[in-house]
Amino acid sequence: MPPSSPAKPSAEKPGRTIAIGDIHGCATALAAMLEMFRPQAADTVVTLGDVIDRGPDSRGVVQQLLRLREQCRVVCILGNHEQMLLDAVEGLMPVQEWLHHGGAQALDSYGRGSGINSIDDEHVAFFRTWVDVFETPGEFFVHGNYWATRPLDRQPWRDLRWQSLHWHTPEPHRSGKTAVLGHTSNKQGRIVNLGHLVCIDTYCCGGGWLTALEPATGRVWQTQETGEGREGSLPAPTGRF
Ligand SMILES: [Mn+2]
Repeated sequence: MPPSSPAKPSAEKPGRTIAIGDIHGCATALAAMLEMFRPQAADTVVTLGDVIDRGPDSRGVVQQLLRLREQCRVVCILGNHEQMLLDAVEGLMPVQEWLHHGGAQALDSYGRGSGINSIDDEHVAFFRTWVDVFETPGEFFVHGNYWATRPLDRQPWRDLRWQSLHWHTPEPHRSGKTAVLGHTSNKQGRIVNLGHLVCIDTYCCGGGWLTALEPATGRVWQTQETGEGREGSLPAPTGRF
């Protein structure tokens, strides 16, 4: 065994893991958010899916995420809205159906000139790299829901992406990790913390807040599409969704 090399000076702080809830085309809120928590090279930013559709500038959101990858680690969870876009692009779903579910606003942000082909190829290729689940030692991150009794690598993608917490509020996951998710928007703009599950879709595209959460510390940053911002911490757990 070679002698261990001298420890490097520990100038670098360990990175943070910060999750961002459903952005839905709110490019101004996202830009304000990144200004607030200022991602550093060692950080991991996890977007929980549904970065596109409904809001004013889906294209601008995706451009920001592509640029963010040059500053820090970016993990993108695939939401049901990116799934619809991909299905529409691939001819697996009628384009009209996606347009009807908020895709019309997204397509507007791409100029619409040549219909669904107006979407930058680079963006479509980017969406294809997005994942179902991301795990840290204490948490796991999914878009919408999960099965408590199934391992995280054997979750049904349909429920991960589509199932509302109003239809089914899962028990704690068998891994013991805290679930951090979006998808089920809270129209009052509130974070829902059940202890074993935290939902941070606080309805930015409907006049609520975009929420970012650092689960390890409970730090919360929130911004609005007006550019407004505030900081706080994760509310104490409540018993019901
Ligand atoms: Mn969703």
